[in-house]
Amino acid sequence: MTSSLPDSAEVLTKGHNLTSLQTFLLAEEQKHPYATGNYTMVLSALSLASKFIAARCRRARLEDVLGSMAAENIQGEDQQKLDVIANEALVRALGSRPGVAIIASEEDEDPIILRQDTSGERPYVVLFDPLDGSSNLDVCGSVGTIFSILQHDRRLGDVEASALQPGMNQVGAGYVLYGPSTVLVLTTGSGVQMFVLDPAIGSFLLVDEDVRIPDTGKSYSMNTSNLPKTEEPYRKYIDWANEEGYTMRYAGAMVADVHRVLMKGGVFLYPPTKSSPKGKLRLMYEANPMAMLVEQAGGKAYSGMTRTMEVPPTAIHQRVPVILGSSEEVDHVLRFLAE
Ligand code: P6P
Repeated sequence: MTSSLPDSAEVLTKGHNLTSLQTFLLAEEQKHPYATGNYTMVLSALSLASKFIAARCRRARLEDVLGSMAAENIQGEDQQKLDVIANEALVRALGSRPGVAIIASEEDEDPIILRQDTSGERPYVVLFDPLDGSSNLDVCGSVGTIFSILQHDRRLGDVEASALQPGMNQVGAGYVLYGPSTVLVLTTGSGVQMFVLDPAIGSFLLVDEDVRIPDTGKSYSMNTSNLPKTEEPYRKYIDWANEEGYTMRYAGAMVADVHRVLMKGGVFLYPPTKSSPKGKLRLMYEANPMAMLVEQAGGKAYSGMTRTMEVPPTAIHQRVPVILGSSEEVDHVLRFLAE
């Protein structure tokens, strides 16, 4: 018997209203009588920038913007041409929105103050990794944008303090995965929503209004070439998982690896290594936003034995170990760390 695939009209309307990101954001805003509209404008800017980035990624080889800038970014990493293009798109999109006081990017040494006088408003701090895993572009691999949103807190005094709030203070977080399709996964603190960009109309369409991560998943996502260079408990966990018949999946781009874990269950790990003794991934614009998403979807996120969103920030580009995913799978790893 051949199963007939539903036509696109049926897929879009089957049991679902046709809801765009903009419709979703306006409906969310209406739930908050004192909303200024600034939050909606921040997410709208992130959506616009991500559509621009998606288009440039798809044409990267045609426009000869693959590869390196032959320069290093402030992390001492080989800066890709599209890193710069993506960063500029986000800075320009966010800079034009009145509700954004400060932005902090992986690509910039210090936070950028967009507006000093934000009295009377409820301005935001937006932190982001503009194009995470960008070296994958050269081989047509998936890459992504990761963002974290904090309420600007003038009581904290200087810019750095307002940008260095713990993950628990996030009022929003998300990522955009530039893969076979462009997927936006977002939390504003009430569960996790997933949207897919329909390039024919240039809109992100809602495809799942309550993303839940499976409680278990016999799969781990780790660069196992690091095993000889990491701590014993991680080696013991991987040995145990292999004996239990777990599979290993690793894309080398955090957004792609975390998205798989969110959809299928399992655990993503980036432990401390000899070359990155505090871990490789950044707390403020990689670990914290992913931790908020995973927890909002029913999973767990730890940095060593500390819940990631409770790690006290000390620097914008601070690095932490990451263990995140299905609650039971994270517990398996923590049991080895606790031994
Ligand atoms: P490794 C990409 O460079 C990145 O920052 C993350 O997206 C990814 O999870 C990690 O580094 C991959 O690091 O050492 O496995 O290449």
